[in-house]
Amino acid sequence: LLSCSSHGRLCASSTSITQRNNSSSAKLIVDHDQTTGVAVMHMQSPPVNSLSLDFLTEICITLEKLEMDKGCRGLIITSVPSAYVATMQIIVVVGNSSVNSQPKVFSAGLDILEMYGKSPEHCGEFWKAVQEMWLKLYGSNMVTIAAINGSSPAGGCLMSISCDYRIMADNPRYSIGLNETKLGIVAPFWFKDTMVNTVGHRNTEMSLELGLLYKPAEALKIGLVDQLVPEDQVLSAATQTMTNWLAIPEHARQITKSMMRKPTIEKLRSNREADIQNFVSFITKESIQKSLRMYMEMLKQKKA
Ligand code: CO8
Repeated sequence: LLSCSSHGRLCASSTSITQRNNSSSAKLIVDHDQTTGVAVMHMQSPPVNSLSLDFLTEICITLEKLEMDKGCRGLIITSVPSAYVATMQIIVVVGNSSVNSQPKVFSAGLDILEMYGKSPEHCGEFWKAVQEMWLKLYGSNMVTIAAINGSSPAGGCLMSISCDYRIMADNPRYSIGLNETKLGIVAPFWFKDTMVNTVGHRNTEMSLELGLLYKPAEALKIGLVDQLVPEDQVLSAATQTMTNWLAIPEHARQITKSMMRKPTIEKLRSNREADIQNFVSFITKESIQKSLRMYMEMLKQKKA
């Protein structure tokens, strides 16, 4: 169990070790506090938590395990900032400056390399995993909170808006939104539906057509996130909010959530295969592959 002290130091913590059930895989650290019934899922797939097929599969397995665990009632999803990741493997104290100067990412969305230059079969398998992740998260019985401690474009935004509540770090360097059109690709109907359910039709229309990425203050204004807090308080605010949500009678809350989300979920469930076929034929088009290549080159140039 690792925690970050107020000094920006990463240290091993022994708090409530007997009550916690920590599992970790290569790309996820799950800290399940049995006393509170809350699990925190830390994404740590460097450099930017992009959602590859492997990573999506790990997320799905974890979501399924937590969903089936009656002792787990709430889930917080957050990112281990890239500066921490290298450090965590050796568990040593790090200085303030190296941590605070790093740009951070919640998730860079779907891994573009899974959609570029791949066979139709691979693209189909990848898309099935994207669907699965959304179905599990959007349809979860748990209270789900996104603790967004970095930028969250496209699939990262989808993950966030699939949760019940979003708390974002109030840092203008970060942004969130469904920017697919900027890559020359089109967000599918269930991305769009999830966005409509969050920010309404008009905001979604503009946001999707223009591929807008919102700074935290703008995201709060349109309801894309629910709360902004200083960067070092994202996780503690999420934990506090979780306590309030878990105080609501569980059965009533779960039925209400299902009533709100079921029509959106059913729309994909009853069209999964067609949605996969649509994706595969769209993404393998030469013109779309060219757009993806240009976008990746643009990312590299920006870096240079
Ligand atoms: N997939 C794969 N690799 C990525 C991705 C990604 N989504 N994002 C960044 N990377 C890579 C970069 O190319 C770079 O690689 P390298 O080190 O080899 O040059 C490395 O990660 C680090 O990236 P940056 O240097 O850009 O890192 P920064 O910390 O400066 O910036 C950002 C982080 C803000 C996340 C920035 O990387 C970024 O904007 N990334 C692109 C985000 C994006 O546009 N994602 C969209 C993905 S598509 C999607 O999620 C939905 C698709 C729906 C499909 C519908 C079709 C029908």
